[in-house]
Amino acid sequence: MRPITCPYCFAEVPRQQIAFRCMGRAGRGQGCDPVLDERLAAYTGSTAGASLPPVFTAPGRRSRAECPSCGRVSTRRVCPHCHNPLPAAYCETPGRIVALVGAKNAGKSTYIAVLLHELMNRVGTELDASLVACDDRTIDRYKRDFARPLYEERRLLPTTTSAATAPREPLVYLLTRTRQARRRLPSRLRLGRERTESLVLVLFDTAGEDLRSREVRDLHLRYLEAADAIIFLVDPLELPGARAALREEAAALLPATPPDPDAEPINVIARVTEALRQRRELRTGERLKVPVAVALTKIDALAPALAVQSALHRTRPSPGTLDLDDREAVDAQVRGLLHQWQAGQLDVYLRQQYAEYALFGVSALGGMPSDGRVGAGGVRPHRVEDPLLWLLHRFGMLEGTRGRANGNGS
Ligand SMILES: Nc1nc2c(ncn2[C@@H]2O[C@H](COP(=O)(O)OP(=O)(O)OP(=O)(O)O)[C@@H](O)[C@H]2O)c(=O)[nH]1
Ligand SMILES: [Mg+2]
Ligand SMILES: [Zn+2]
Ligand SMILES: [Zn+2]
Repeated sequence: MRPITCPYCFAEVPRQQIAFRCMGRAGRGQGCDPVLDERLAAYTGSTAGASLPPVFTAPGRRSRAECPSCGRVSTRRVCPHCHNPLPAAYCETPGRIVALVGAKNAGKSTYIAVLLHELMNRVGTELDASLVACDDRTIDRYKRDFARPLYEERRLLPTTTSAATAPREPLVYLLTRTRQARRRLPSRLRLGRERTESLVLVLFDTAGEDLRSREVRDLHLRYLEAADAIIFLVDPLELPGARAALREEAAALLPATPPDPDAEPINVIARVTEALRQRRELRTGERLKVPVAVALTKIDALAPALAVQSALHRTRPSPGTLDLDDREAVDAQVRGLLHQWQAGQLDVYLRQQYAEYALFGVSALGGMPSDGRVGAGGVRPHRVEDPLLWLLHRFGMLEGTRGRANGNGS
């Protein structure tokens, strides 16, 4: 079996080297007392929350092992390098790390906040999928840095601080989906045919400027390199020809001076791509195999004129599946927009560099914010889950259907 890639430090861990953490003492029973876990503290950059029952190694590649100090059987597997948890479902189906990148101000933090919220609520229900944080820090950070400001206080998220000044850790979630057996079968034949599959969603909320420096930081690179799929977020407001297509409110917010070429979406994508190519030692002409979803964010900022007969603006037609007709229509429409906005280069570049890429248009907020706050209607996401649905389909976790798109553009 393949080694596992740790979703926290991205080290490759051969299965026989997966470590365990003692379950600790429960009531009056046996179990080890907590001690300071120095590796975990080094990883998080803080001793808070790092007092835990000890980590031990065990021979073999089993899912449980007996703690050598107290004799209690443990099922809590951890990475031998950084001591973060490796969830059981991840150990069984590893290798599905989804990474997210984008230039400064592309809308990454907002997208992360809204995507996770949708997966925990509406989209999770629709897909019969559960989203569970893999560690307590992820739960705390999501609440504090994303959910509370955006959903409770309805404030826009602050600019993400650079990893040079504040340590960054990914948010790590396990998305688990039970796939029903084919609907065509009579129900008595469907019994016992359910399949449960998981995907680890590792979301690094990078600060835009960290991707601008030539030496993309080491952890970020390892993250991208370990990824089994990449979502690139592109702010259409940064595309040269998009101004004419914007709502007045959105155009008014644009700076008068032309944007910094270093922060242009194609340059950010090119830097990441070059770094990946170097790491993988690809020859000229050879394309990267990792599937890439490229999503234009802030689609709500586009003028209403564009919404007429637009695949982008209708709601997703087939719940619980990936509608392939709709997928093709959106892809074609975004490609058309890129060319129309003199950003056709981006499309050409992606085609040259990646064996497989798909184009999307999303809006996390669903409307223009003003004065640092979410618009009056609250957060009304539009199609934020699309890139993920496509990836789930690619990974064999979501069925594709055809012929259900309404096509009336409403
Ligand atoms: N109209 C509209 N504006 C959005 C949307 N999402 C984000 N924005 C705007 O874009 C700004 C930047 O969004 P962030 O999510 O903070 O972007 P980021 O990529 O995390 O930025 P850095 O952390 O600075 O790199 C927000 O303050 C909003 O003004 C959206 O869905 N619609
Ligand atoms: Mg941010
Ligand atoms: Zn690790
Ligand atoms: Zn023990």
